[in-house]
Amino acid sequence: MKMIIAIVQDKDANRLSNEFIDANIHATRLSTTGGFLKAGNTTFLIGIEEKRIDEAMTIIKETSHARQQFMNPSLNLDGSEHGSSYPVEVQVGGATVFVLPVDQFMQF
Ligand code: 2BA
Repeated sequence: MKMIIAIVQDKDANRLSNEFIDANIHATRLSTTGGFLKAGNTTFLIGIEEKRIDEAMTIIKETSHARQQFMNPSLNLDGSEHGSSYPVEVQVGGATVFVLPVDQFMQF
């Protein structure tokens, strides 16, 4: 078994949840915050058999869209904090995905 951690934009989260339900892929959805932009995003924890990873990846890839966003970061791109913070355009997403090994999976 593997654990997929997928960070997606809030705008894509409901559709992705529904796609997982339709595919009978079990997932937990967390409301999270990006460390750079400090804007909300959504993180899915998906415990899944190894043979279904490609299927889950395809769903995530097809459901998560990259978008250009203007944001006001509290951390400037040169690394200095606050001060003359200015809007920056960044491309966010589609999805940031990690695949981790799972030692044990138990449900009581
Ligand atoms: P944020 O940290 O808020 O980052 C949002 C977007 O800002 C990133 O999009 C990237 O385009 C840009 N960005 C991030 N850090 C930057 C920096 N130091 N300088 C310039 N631009 C920067 P994505 O790469 O699509 O990431 C979307 C979200 O995925 C991130 O939100 C964060 O919550 C998560 N994420 C991305 N890479 C990660 C990693 N290596 N570990 C953990 N979470 C990650």
